[in-house]
Amino acid sequence: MGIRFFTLLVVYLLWVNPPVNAKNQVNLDAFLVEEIVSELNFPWSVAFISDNQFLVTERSGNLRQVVNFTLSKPIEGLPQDIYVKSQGGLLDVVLHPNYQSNGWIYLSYSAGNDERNTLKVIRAKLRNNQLVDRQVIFTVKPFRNTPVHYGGRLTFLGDNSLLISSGDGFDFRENAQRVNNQMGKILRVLDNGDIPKDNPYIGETEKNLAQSVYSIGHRNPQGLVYDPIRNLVFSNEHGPAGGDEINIIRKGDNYGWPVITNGKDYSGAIISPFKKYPGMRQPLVDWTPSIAPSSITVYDGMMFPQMRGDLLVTSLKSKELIWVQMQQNKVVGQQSLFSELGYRLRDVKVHPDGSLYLLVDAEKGKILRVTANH
Ligand SMILES: [Ca+2]
Repeated sequence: MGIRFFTLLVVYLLWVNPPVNAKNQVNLDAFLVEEIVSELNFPWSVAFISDNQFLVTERSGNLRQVVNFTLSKPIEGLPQDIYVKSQGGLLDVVLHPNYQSNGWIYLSYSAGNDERNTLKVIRAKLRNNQLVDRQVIFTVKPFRNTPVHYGGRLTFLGDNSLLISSGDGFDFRENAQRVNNQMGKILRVLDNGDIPKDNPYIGETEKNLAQSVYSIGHRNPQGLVYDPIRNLVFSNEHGPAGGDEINIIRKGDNYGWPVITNGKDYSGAIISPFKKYPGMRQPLVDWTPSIAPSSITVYDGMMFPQMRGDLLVTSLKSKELIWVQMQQNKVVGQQSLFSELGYRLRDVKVHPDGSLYLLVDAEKGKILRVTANH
């Protein structure tokens, strides 16, 4: 049981560049970065139960809780069919919006084997470091035989329905444009896995797999967050070589993959001659060359007032936190943070006290906490 609590890893002073808008005229920023949990094997996601208790997934198949900075033994009662390979394994963890009264914890993971696997979503309750009352609430179809591009992020909307990001499986990118197919989609189900009656393709009864589809034309969306203030959903997805994106996700819309993209295949081959196409949404942000965006959240805390309402995106390839500065629904600037640390970052979440939690993606991964350095 490796628990390390470093009171001070690094004091990270960042002087924000000259303001591009009034919002940034609070120009002194000082961030204190502390390593609060170490020896996590490829941590993927955190979810806060209370001020001093949170859950963390390890992609290698463990769920743990951290109470007062003390890491638990692996929680028992996880599914037996977790498929840990390449990008697959235990992925996201989120709490039901009414967790305090109903206790439901939601997890996503890749399930199956080399020949036949897919993304699954379960829910369960935590009792004495054990999951109980476990239910499978969604299984993405069709199955695939690749261990990559699962998507796998979860977020609840204001009506307590659940959005699930589902990747294209890499070898099956044409499925992203097929409505009657759940790969390369944002999916929406009720909190028990049932199909909401107001999903956009609900009328296509002969197209059974379409009924959970919320938006189409995605590649590998690994960031997904509902912003209750704007009543908008933001998602980021990995492009191929270039063409990483943030999108505002709207019900029934088509985000273009693989018909439109600013990226190319890794071989340099052209994926599509089109960067625009009628009826297909343009991204809110495009990153070409790629940064490999791995998660997104909206900063809603009080610790960093100048960040309020802005988007925070972790990146694996460019090893930074990108502070995407917003005015209403428009991007007005981008600021790179923490690239000096040199960590592949997998997830960012805002603690109830307004501090940031960053997950370092590594075999000996860790959790960093970012607070204001007064
Ligand atoms: Ca797109």
